Amino acid sequence: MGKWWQEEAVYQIYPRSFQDSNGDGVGDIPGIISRLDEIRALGAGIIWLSPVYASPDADNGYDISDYRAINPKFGTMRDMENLISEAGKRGIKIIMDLVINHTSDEHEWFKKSRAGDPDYKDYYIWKAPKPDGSPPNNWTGFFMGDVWEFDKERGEYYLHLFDKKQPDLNYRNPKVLEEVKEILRFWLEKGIRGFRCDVINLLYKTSFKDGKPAIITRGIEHYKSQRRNHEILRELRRDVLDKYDCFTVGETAMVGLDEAKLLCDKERGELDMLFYFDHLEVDRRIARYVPKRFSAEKLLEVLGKWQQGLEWNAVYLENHDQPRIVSHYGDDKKYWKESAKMLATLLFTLRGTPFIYQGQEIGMTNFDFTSMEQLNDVESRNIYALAKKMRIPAAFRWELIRTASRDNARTPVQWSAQTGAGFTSGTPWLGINSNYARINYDAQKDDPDSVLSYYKKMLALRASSATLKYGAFKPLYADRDVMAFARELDGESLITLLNFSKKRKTALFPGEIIISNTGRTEQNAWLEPYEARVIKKNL
Ligand code: TEU
Repeated sequence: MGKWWQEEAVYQIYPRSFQDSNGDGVGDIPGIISRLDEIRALGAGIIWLSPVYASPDADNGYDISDYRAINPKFGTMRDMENLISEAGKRGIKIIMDLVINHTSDEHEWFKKSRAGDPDYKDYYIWKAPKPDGSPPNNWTGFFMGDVWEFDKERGEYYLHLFDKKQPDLNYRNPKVLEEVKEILRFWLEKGIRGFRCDVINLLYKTSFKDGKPAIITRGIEHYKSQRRNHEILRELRRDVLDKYDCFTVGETAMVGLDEAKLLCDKERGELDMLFYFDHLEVDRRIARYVPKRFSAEKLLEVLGKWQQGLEWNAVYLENHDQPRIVSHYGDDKKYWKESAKMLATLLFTLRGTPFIYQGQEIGMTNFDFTSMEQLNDVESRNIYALAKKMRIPAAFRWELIRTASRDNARTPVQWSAQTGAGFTSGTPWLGINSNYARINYDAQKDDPDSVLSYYKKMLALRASSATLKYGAFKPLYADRDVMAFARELDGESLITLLNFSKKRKTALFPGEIIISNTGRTEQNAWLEPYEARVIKKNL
């Protein structure tokens, strides 16, 4: 038996798109409470709640204006406390998003800092312009634009690695870290059992020299996983987290394996696990924006590297920043159901804590928007504007957005075939995919052959199998379309065999089929399109 956060699976909720309870078109906390039974029925024991803190929503809550208040769109502090206790009654623990690299520019700290208040002036990263008035260095940001914004009131530039409404905190100022510790205590005392730590490897900026040439995030070598950043994480652990039964999962931007090994080293005590991105970018260049051909062989190589390189992984295929996996590594048309189940087989047979993103369990697909006006995401809007400036043709620009936009994952959850998809009785804040009449929770909940039922079966299988939870990972075979790997423990081997293509493929690993997405129980020598099998063998 491992720790509770190794035994359980996590369900990520992006609150504004999960369930609306009051008809204003925005999901809310009472809505989440009304769906706890569905999450329990799925088999997830932990919820990761994307930000619900007070926020002007320039980046949908990742720009926090008060860490101790709830965004009124989502409800009240009483609703939040109610959620923690209602979840607890059902054996579900809650972790929150911890966004401490930056705050909103509407946070009190920033307002005071900008005004030069002596207690707050060094809470953020302020620099004088160069003699010619230009920004302090040549860095570029994560949202495809400037990282320095000139503030007239203060007469200086402030740093923002993300949107200009997300100024970076200054971790050279010890008071900032003390504030963060208090915030952690505040939520842990309320019964929160851990944190997903937003861009947690970017906190400390060691130098402000110009960055090396790079297409995006020029300058990152001066602030990614710096020595002091490691120390900060250890300090948070020692002074706060160690006093509670909780865990952390870091979201670590552009992280490499060596860096990750340090961040997750048990003795060092920085993070319990982390999210990396390599496995979602095997068919992409420059983060996820330029396509290249998919290869199962490449995917297995990447997965193998991380599965074997770290003692424990955070395993995921979707989140609120990524396109839907069935539209990405699967087929959201003819083989929608098969491929959604095949990807579930992959997710739950890897070693680590599995994370399911809302809607993934019913095979939700990328959006079906047809124009920029339908999008909300700040990153997508910036990229579109940049591409326009670079004179990239309109059709190509749109293609970029369509395949990679974060809004693909942010359309409301499709609960039923009713108007508003059972998400809202009002006008949804972001368009609902028109396939909701076909793809929805109600249509799947009692159908034993549905994607949802398959997720439940896979979660139950993982829960009952020590080999799937703790067995060693061993790559077995891969080509462009097919992969096979084994999980081995105490003389038992469970082999996952997956077809990532629309073609029939020859492949055979002898043994007993314990689950398959075709319902096949007898072995044969080929795989149907997107077929998945888990095969049991004694070693
Ligand atoms: O994302 C961090 C991050 O690295 C993103 O810029 C990511 O690279 C991008 O979304 C992929 O295009 C986190 C949150 O998950 C994201 O929603 C926030 O916008 C961001 O931090 C800023 O807080």
